Amino acid sequence: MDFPFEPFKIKVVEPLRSTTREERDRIIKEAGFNLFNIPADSILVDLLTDSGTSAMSDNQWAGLMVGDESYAGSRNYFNFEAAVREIFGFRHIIPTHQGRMAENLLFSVVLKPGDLVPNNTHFDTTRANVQHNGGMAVDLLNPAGRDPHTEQPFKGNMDVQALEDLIQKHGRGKIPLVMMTITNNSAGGQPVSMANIRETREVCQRHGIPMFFDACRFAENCFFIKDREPGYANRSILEIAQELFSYGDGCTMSAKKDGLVNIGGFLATNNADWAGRVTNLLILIEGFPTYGGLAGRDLEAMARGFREVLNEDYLRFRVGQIRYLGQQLDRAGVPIIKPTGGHAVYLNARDFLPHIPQYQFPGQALAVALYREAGIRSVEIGSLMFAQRDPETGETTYPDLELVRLAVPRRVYTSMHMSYVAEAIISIYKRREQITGLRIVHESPYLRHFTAQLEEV
Ligand code: P61
Repeated sequence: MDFPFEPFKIKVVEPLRSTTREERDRIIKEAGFNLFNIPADSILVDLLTDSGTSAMSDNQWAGLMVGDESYAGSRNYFNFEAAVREIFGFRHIIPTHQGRMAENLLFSVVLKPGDLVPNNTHFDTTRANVQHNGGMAVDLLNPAGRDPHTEQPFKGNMDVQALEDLIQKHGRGKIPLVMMTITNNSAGGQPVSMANIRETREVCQRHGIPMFFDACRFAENCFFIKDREPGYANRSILEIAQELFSYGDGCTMSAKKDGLVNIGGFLATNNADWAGRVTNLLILIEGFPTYGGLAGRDLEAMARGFREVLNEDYLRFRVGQIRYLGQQLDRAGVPIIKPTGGHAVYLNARDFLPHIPQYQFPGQALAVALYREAGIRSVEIGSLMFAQRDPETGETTYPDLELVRLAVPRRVYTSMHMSYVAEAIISIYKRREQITGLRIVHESPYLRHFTAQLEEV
């Protein structure tokens, strides 16, 4: 087993509080079997998300002290802009408070009702923002990415032929842009290869359609390219990122992932007309263009985070820690998506709990069991998040994959925490037939997994 070496030492610690089994049974019931409703103080290891949960470095904390809180033209904005321009290269850079605001601004400006947005796989906020603006979100994941049992290096790739067919069928006029999510979060945090990005770019260019990246986890994706794709072993992560973004016309970014910050994001584009319209909307709903809903100090932390995240020792540890957790589970026979991705290990809940039908939310049932067992919080990425009911026929379509994501915050937990998590999951796996399904008692129309209330069947 490759042991992930933490390339940092610990200067500040935050205590964790343990709970008893009885307390957790009570807490989960009060939370309506929804882990989003549990107070974080009652969680021991929090793997709900890697978003906004990073530990900042001493250099980033020092950056907060040089925050310039001028309303317009803060010096931190210029540092932020310079860091983003160097790595991403796009002409117009518009800060936002997080990723979904960048999505909201982009789709508000570029979509008209009935438009289609192809993506290797939409993340849920991206899909919701496309739909909210009258568009249809189309996922074109390559077949290997849909199969939880095949091991391939770039399972996040776009199905380029399916993209070509979609454009032929609907015409360029209905597709204002193509999105590429790196790494592909909803498909298991799997990376996209440079070759696939080039091929997708070629199709887009031939039809005159802009290509945008959902760049949340770009550095992890670039590390996989360096590690797995022929021709990149001797290139720096910065050089790989620069090449990758040179194939795009813009990106949305949640800096809460590979920006190594607790809040922040941006929208970037080479299209001056789109940038102008987005900026008008930004001023209306988010803030002035040199702060975009953030404090000056947040922009500084982001600028420094973007430079730090390119460090190869850090990325080797990051990807290695995820692999280390995955290896422990795999060796005990626990079904996981393989190979492990960049930010999370995904349990395959359908194989883990074959006795629970999809309409009884096996993923959520497994996430609940993991909290009860060991105070670990994970997130369901399956029927609760993605099943869709047709309003006319009343029929429900279920997602192909029923997953539980163990997303690891950046630089927060040690490898010993990972071993604790692995042991808890292995213990549940040994008594898996005792776990029962769930049913919904309350749900809301958008992003229902955040607020749904459930009960045990
Ligand atoms: C996550 F349960 N991700 O993975 P924002 N694109 C992509 C993301 O992964 C992403 C965003 C855009 C989260 C946070 C999260 O229902 C949920 O800065 C590929 O969160 O607005 C966020 O970026 C949006 C978790 C979001 C959820 C929504 O954990």
